[in-house]
Amino acid sequence: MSRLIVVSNRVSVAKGRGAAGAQGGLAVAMSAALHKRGGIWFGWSGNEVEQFTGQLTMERVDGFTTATVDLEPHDVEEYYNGYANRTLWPLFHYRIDLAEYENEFGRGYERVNEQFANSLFPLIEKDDVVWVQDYHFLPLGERLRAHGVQNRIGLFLHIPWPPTRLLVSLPHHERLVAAMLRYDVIGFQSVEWLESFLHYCRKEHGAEVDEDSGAVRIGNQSTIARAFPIGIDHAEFMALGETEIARRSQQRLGGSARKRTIAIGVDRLDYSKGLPERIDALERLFSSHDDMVNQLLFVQIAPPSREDVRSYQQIRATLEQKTGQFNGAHSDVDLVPIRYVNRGFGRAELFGFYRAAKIGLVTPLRDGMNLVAKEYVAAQDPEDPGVLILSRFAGAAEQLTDALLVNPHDGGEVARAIWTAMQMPLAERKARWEKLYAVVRDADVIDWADDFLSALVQDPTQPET
Ligand code: GDG
Repeated sequence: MSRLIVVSNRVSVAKGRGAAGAQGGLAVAMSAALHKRGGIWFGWSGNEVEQFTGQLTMERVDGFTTATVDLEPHDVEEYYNGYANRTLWPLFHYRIDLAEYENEFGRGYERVNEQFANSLFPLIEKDDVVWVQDYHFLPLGERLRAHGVQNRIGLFLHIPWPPTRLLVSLPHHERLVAAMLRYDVIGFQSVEWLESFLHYCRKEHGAEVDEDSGAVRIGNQSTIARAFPIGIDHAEFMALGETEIARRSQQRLGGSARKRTIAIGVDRLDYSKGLPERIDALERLFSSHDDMVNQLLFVQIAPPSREDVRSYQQIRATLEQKTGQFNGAHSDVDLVPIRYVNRGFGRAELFGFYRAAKIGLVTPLRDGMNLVAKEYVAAQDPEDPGVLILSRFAGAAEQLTDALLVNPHDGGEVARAIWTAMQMPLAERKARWEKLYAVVRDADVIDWADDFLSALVQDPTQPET
């Protein structure tokens, strides 16, 4: 079997399955794939140095090697905080109003991709397969090709692909996408993002697309573009549910609700997650039903994220103001309707909180997939499952069609969905949950990695095996 080389912005090795640590599914999936095949996980160390040297820090872990490089402060500012998180992230989440087009950001992004390629290419051996993760590295494949790397190289995009009309506002978009065509396989979270990509390639590059194979041809370049919806690590997550920590967290939250129905949201504090809109929907609900303070408790867990970026400082201030105002208007002397918790928890604790909540409120304005929706489903008690309310604009909505699907911009619709969920009879909750759970269980992150890698190693000139 060929070795695997994974490239991602940060390298975060899972400490073993079932550990109640802070790792997400991606760390577990990458560690599992690397453990199985052997190889290298390459990325930024998270450290800054005065002068970039390209010096690699190599460590041997669990059957594979991690290789990390340090970056200069201005690299981090321009490539990471700049182009990745102030240009591509907002644009790809349809927030053209927040996207900043600074020349320095673009130059820093190109420079860091070049530096990464320079450091990485000497490590690549003849039969290695290279798997690049996410929007930080759209041109990395092309840079590796420039070094003569002929190995199979794939890219998986964890975030949405924007509509053509928005993408064309990005300076040099043609060059960026042309560079992507040097990957052998490009994976998207959903058919919708895939279709947006194909539309762009046809319209802006005159590409020919073979819908059956997913082959996209522009001149003599060709790549396979396909949807590979990511999942959670089902076995790892279910094992968390067996822990004492999960049981105690469930009791702690459940016991504190004073017989109110608990609704929960768990999101990085990001403007794409639709948090202020969620409070607006609750406002509608509380204004249109008497005595709601005695019936519903909403718990929003929102660990801070990307705090160096202004739009993230703003969303935090907005949310603090809105929850404060809401609680001021709707609390009683002994009851507060929204608990807004601005910090992270361990994954086993999260499992317990999900299980204590009879409603999972997952209403991003735009999301590549959204794994919280899948974790909420997995954590439910099969005999008394809660109801998932899910935004139509999350990639997960293509798979989780038995959730209550809502438009997160329509506060009235979200409020009605919460009310429906509060009244939903057990039989309907069970019927919906069983279908949702089957999807979460049967398409997990280990299958996702296997599917992507088998598409990547497939030689397109040979029939599929
Ligand atoms: C990107 C795409 C795509 C959250 N709070 C805590 C915590 N979390 C964990 C969740 C979940 C993960 O973080 C969040 O995953 P999401 O999928 O919701 O969102 P992004 O971070 O935006 O991820 C997204 C994903 O990549 C994978 O491809 O689904 O669309 O945007 O696992 O549980 N984990 C811990 N404490 C917390 O307080 N430990």
